[in-house]
Amino acid sequence: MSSAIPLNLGIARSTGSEASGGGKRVLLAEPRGYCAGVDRAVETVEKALEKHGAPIYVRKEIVHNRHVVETLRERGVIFVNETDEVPHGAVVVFSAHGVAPTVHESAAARGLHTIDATCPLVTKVHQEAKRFARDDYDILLIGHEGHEEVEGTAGEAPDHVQLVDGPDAVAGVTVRDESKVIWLSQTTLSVDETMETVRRLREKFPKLQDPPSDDICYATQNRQVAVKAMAPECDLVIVVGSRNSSNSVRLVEVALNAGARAAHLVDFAREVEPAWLEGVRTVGITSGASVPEILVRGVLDKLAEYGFGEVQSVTTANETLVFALPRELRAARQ
Ligand code: 0JX
Ligand code: SF4
Repeated sequence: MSSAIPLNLGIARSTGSEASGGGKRVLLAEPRGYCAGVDRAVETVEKALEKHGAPIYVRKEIVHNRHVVETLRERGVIFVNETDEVPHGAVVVFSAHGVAPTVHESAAARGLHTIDATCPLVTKVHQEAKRFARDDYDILLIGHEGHEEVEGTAGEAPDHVQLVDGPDAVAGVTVRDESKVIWLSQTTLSVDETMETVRRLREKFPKLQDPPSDDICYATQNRQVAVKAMAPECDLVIVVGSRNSSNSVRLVEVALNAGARAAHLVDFAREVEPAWLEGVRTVGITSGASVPEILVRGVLDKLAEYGFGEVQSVTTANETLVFALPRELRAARQ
């Protein structure tokens, strides 16, 4: 787990409505929003559009955010579910969540020009799955059934991987050899829930091995640490993010578990309901790893209209990680 720097409550933003706010305030989690993998994936699509011209195809949502997907669609991206929907020879980008080898194979068979925007930290988990499958381990992949990332990771070694979808799924897990079992995970899970799943797995399989390094990525962890730091002070936490964004949904759960009186997920400021703000003095705001900052600004502006003009940042880590673009687009990066 990455280490967090001490909680720093510094005033990051304030407006003239402070005096009339009646003690109302916003706590703004830092870090929040785009991670290095999302930044790279979105820029990959933008550069691919510039280089190849519209339309280009993207398999699945490039990242799980409605605004990002809608904006790219307007710029000429065609989102498809599978490579067989892409015309022969066209450009297709694989999403940040990664794909199974069978997807690469079917794209190659169709003669597609592929650009892989899989986050390098997801690729790292794929490599772990391949390595432990080669050594004939039973791999217990903790993750959410049906999520694209676990489909991609499991697809690296379908004969060795079984999905464990949370603590309650542990009861149904069986392995071939209890001395050769390892757990891996999806990158965007709740850290606390995953630790509980691992605890139960280890009760059942005492020789269970840990992954060589954390699979839940730095960005997921940092956003959870920040929301935990502010949640006990919050009457309400608003998480900006889409319903299909695992890491964003986890932030709502983490906020509630850490003591927030209420927590809601919104894609856009217009979804914030005035009734949520009744009797509320402190609102916490954060956003998932796939969420552009402009959407958070929209929520802050809306809250300011309701007297929440005072904004204090709650900073628990500083993020500086940047990933290089896929090779063929590197020259295009500013
Ligand atoms: O649903 P997820 O949280 O895995 O994806 P999202 O919201 O697109 O977040 C960024 C991409 C994460 C990949 O690991
Ligand atoms: Fe990569 Fe983590 Fe971002 Fe997923 S959430 S794209 S693993 S940095």
